[in-house]
Amino acid sequence: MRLSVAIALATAIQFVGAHYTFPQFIVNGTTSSEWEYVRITENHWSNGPIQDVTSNAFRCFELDSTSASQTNTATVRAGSTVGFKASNTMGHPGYFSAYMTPASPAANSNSAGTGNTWFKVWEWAPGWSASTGLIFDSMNINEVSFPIPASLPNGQYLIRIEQIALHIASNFGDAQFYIGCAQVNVVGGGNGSPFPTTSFPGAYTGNEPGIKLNIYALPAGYSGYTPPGPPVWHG
Ligand SMILES: *[C@@H]1O[C@H](CO)[C@@H](O)[C@H](O)[C@H]1NC(C)=O
Ligand SMILES: [Cu+2]
Repeated sequence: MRLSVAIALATAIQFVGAHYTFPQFIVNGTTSSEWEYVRITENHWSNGPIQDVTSNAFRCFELDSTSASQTNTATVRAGSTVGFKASNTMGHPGYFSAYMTPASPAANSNSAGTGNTWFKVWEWAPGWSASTGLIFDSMNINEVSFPIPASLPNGQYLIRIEQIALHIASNFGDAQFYIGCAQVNVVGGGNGSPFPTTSFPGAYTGNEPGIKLNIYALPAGYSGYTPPGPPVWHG
């Protein structure tokens, strides 16, 4: 009895240590408090991934229907650098991206981002060479950062960070997604037209070569990582 409890506890600790959330938004060079500007996620305690890309939870993974209204909205300047700090070191090899959507009627509303309105603003794909295979430079880091496109029109937006962890991803549904959404009000922007847009859920099927992939035994003729979703809009 004692032994099995000890094993269960050790397993639980390992589980929490291995996974992560993105509770802290970084704006103007300052790392905010946990869940100050990022909607608290369903996995805020377990840190576990979401794996069903067709689930409504795949949009922002909120804890419940009050998560949006209980989260503050950060004012950010277009062209400035923002980021997300993870709850612990991100030990999984994978692909990072960030998407944004205009948020109507406001960033703290549940209906924000429910349409075909999301565009990709940044990505960090693994490198590749024929001799080494995939190269995961983004492994074992604690935070990621990227610019808000300078010509983005002013207004309320969500910023969705995502890592697709690919350590066990050979079969459909096995890739692990770590996601979170920050609520922002963009100022100092321009009159760009973000494109192409997509939706969450909807952006992925789960069968993409960048999602269903055995990174330890790459397909014959492999020539580099193919990111899922639309190309980056740089504004
Ligand atoms: C970031 O800086 C801008 C000025 O460039 C300011 O308007 C905004 O309130 C700041 N945001 C936060 C969250 O401190
Ligand atoms: Cu994991």
